[in-house]
Amino acid sequence: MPTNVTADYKKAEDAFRKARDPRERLECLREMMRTIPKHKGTEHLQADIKSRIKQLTEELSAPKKGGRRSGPSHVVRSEGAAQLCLVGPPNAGKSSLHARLTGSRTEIAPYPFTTHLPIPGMFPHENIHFQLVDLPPVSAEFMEPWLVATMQPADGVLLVIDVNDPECIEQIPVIMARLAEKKIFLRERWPGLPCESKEPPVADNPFQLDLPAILIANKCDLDPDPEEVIVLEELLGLRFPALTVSAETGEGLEKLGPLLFQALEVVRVHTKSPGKPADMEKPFTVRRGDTVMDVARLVHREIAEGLKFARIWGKSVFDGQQTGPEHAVEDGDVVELHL
Ligand SMILES: Nc1nc2c(ncn2[C@@H]2O[C@H](COP(=O)(O)OP(=O)(O)OP(=O)(O)O)[C@@H](O)[C@H]2O)c(=O)[nH]1
Ligand SMILES: [Mg+2]
Repeated sequence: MPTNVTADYKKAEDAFRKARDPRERLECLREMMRTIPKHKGTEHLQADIKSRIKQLTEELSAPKKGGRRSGPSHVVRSEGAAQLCLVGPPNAGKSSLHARLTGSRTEIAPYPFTTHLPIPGMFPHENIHFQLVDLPPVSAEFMEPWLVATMQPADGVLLVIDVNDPECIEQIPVIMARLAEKKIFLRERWPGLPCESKEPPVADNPFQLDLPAILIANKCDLDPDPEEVIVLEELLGLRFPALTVSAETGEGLEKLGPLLFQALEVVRVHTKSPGKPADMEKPFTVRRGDTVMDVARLVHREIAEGLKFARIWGKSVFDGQQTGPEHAVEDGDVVELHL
């Protein structure tokens, strides 16, 4: 980022980085365009912002009558505790995993390039859901051009391979390189997992997308050697957290929910109105370090704007403790928001 930008621009850029909803991202981009100092040093960035605005506007616009775009939108609105994209070579079993974990009816077939569109589905874990997005394959020969836009709202990637296919040694670097060409980088480091990675620090470019990835070694029913994926990572010099699973038998899949929950540092919060019991069914989800104010924003924008204080019941507070909006919430907290 150029050093001589204004505080307003920085604020817009920060908001853009945090925004997950495509419409919200578009708003942030417009704000970035409005606030960016218009001089030679920012020309490239201005051009980047413009092209992103164009791209997102097209993705979000309803098909025009007789217009160019008549197909479905390729951007999936993020829902649940986090959005994870299923990325991998053809035939690895992405759709089989998706169908098994989310109950979706995404198409599965023994030949490559079966999936053509992003298919969302909700994967339940305890009292929350992770959103999994099934995607077409990425290969040396082909990657759908819209995949880049589809991956923007994601919180992470499940990199699915057929662990028995010797070609996966070449396929993984090809996929990573193809995405890197489009400024999408698969990262080994997750907020909540220990990591020995020597990855370079994240670059200061608002349009670079750094997505933490878990390597999913699928089809272990065909060759149940748990060491296989470790050897593969050694060979490739990679240290993604890895799971060995079978979409066919379900083996190993029970570990995915807990792993994602820990890796993403999900924090579940129940809200209640004064004098009423808490809604213990569906928690709001935020991340470790997020505050009472972040919870209020999820409940309603007006509640966030008027928020004065909260009362909290939970592990790290005494019952009904009064806190300010900046208090960090903990998993399982019950929060009463006061205006
Ligand atoms: N034995 C075994 N077969 C599997 C497993 N997972 C998927 N398959 C089979 O592998 C083939 C491809 O599965 P898909 O789920 O369509 O693979 P995909 O990665 O979505 O493929 P594309 O959409 O073409 O990229 C199908 O014949 C599946 O039945 C598994 O864990 N074990
Ligand atoms: Mg598929």
